[in-house]
Amino acid sequence: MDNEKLIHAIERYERSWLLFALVMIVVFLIFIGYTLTGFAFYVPSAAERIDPTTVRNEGSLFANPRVEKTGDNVYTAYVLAQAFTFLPNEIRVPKGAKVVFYVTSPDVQHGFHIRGTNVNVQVIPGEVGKVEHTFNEAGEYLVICNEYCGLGHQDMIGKIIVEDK
Ligand SMILES: [Cu+2]
Repeated sequence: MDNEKLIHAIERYERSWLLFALVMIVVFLIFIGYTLTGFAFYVPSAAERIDPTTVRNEGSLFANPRVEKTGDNVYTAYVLAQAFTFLPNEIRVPKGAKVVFYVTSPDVQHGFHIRGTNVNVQVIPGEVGKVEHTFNEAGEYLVICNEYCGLGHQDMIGKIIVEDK
C-alpha cells in the first residue's frame, strides 16, 4: 500500500472509532441519568454556609454533634469531621432508617465515606454538606476520611451501627 492509500485507510478507521466512542459516551450518559431516577441515589449538596471558627461554639448546630430522631423512621445526624476524628464517633440507628447527614469541618477538608454505601462527601470548612442514606441492612459500617487532612489522616475513622430491630 502506498502512503496516500494508507492515510485514507487510517482516516476511515478513525472516523468509525470517533463514532463508536461518541455512541458509548451517550450510552454512559443515559445510564447515569437512569441511576438518578431509579436507585434513590442522593448526590451530596452544600446545604448552607457556616463559620468554621465558631462551629463548635454554644448555639451552633454542631456544638453538640449528635443523631436525633426527626420523623417516622427518619434520623438526622449532625457530624463534625475534624482532625482526626468524626463526632459523634459512633452513630446508632435501627435497620431501615433513613439518615440525613449534615457534615462540616472546623479545620481542614475531610472526606466522609461510609464503606459499603455510595455515601461519599467532600467535607469543606465553611460549608455544610448534606447527604441522605437509608440503611436497609443491619451491621457495622465504617466511616472513612478519604481526603488527605494531615498526619493523622490514616487513622481518621468513625462507625455507624445499624441495629436489627
Ligand atoms: Cu480527615
